[in-house]
Amino acid sequence: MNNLAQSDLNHNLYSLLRSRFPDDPKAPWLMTPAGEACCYGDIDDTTARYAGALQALGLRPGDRLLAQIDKSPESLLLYLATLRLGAIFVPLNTAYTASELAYFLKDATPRLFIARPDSAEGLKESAGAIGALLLTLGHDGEGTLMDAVKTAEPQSGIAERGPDDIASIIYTSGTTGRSKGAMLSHDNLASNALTLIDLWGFVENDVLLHALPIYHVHGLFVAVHCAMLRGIPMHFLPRFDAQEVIRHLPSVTVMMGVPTFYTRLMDTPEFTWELCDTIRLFISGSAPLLAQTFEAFFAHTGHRILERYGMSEANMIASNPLDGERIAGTVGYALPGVTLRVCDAEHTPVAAGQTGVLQMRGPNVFKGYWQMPEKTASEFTEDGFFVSGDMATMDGDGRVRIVGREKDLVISGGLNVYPKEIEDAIDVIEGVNESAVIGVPHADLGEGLVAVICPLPGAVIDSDSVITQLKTQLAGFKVPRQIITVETLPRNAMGKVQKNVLREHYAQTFST
Ligand code: MCA
Ligand code: AMP
Repeated sequence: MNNLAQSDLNHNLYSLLRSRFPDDPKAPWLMTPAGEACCYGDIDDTTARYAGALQALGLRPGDRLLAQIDKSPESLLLYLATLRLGAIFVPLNTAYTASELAYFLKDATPRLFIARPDSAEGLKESAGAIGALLLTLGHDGEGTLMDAVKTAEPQSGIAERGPDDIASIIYTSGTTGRSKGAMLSHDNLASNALTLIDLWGFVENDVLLHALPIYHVHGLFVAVHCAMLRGIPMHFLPRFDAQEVIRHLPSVTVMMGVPTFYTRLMDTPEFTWELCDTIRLFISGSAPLLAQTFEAFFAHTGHRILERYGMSEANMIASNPLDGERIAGTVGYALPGVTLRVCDAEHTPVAAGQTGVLQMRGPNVFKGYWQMPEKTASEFTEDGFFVSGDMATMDGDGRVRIVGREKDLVISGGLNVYPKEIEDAIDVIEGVNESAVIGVPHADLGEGLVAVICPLPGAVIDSDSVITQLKTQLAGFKVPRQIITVETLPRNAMGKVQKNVLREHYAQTFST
């Protein structure tokens, strides 16, 4: 029955992770808030049962498994079992609505779709339309997937995978409003994690506080792979909750988060200097960490947050140093093995200190966008650099600052929102002539979404009704927090909406 081949040359990421499990089978892997522990010694047998169930349900190497499920030990085991089987794990933000999901299902054409039990009924039709088998997994491990696992014949092999075979597709929004699936190979993920455990100095007695969602590169790959490659335990919280984080801080040594985590902690009176006594490293990424947050956190805790920079398309790209100087407002240096350059519109590198678009090449860079060969080709230069769309400067010694974005993108609480998608949804609402969605400073989320709407002549826009309508179609984090009605949108000589003018004008929207 064990018909999956295995060899020393197997690039399957699960193989690498397993090779690093601690010798002691009782070594803790995940600790839940309820105080339950899953051990490293149980992962192999458990994922063999999951893999057996998935295989019996028809999942084969190269097939996609689409998962929109809550964070739990079972959902992480599902990820590992999918890797093990050589299939492609496609995680989705749990906030996506049924209409957003219909797109992902059609685009990813998964063999299996794992959903939360309470949303499954409404998703049956979309899953059926593309021939995907729909199973459920709840946050307490309940659902039809686990019924299948209980009776499954274990599949204890590890599917043979080559370095460029795809391990996961991470959907990232696009400037056209259409989400693109970034294909990450087993070697993309393995090489990045191997680099990070050394760069960030992970040691066997570290303990990681894991409060990030596991449907993105940050929580699923960076955090989980670093912990597993060093065989260390993770306090695995279902979501970020400042009180829960504070409860666990004294028993961990490393925490990873988006800037909102750190500002929320500082806003919580129980978050004190002493609470951080055991901490070796606080890491931040996914959105700019304001210099004022960096300084305030240092004053509050004595810790200099280590800021790093990444993208779904390239995992982690640059990082401030563990031992050297961590400078606020910079993302440090290219990771070992990664080449970075800052270029002008002709892809020619600009002089040190000058602003241009950041480009990158290295083992971390993805294999292209799923089913979008033209889009993929247009984002790479002739000499193989991926064009990030982030504006940056690089000092003479290679230190990088992200100074803006060429792409029209807003990052709210670490989640990306492309205004075009929101504008498309607003523009079809009755009475709307046109709209412009912008991100402006927001103390909690970094950037908060504002929709500037221009009504049709004689029409009156009701903000609450716009928000209610948007909520039926879009994930909550994409719904603007403020609606502003104007007579006309500012345009330049070419007729293009001047979003910089709007951003300046409405910069104080959330400042009270
Ligand atoms: C939730 N809401 C948000 C956000 N999250 N609104 C704006 N921005 C957000 N990020 C809305 C909900 O729709 C809801 O609205 C209300 O806030 C409360 O929802 P809740 O789920 O309770 O929110 P929360 O628990 O306070 O979540 C905020 C959060 C979370 C903790 C900042 O969004 C989070 O964990 N963000 C991290 C995302 C992340 O991991 N990003 C990495 C991707 P209503 O009340 O109207 O219903 S980037 C990446 O991976 C790259 C490679 C990298 O570099 O790391
Ligand atoms: P995503 O598409 O979700 O992977 O988000 C990637 C984008 O997040 C990058 O292109 C940057 O614009 C942004 N980003 C990630 N880390 C940082 C950081 N430390 N500073 C500024 N922007 C960041």
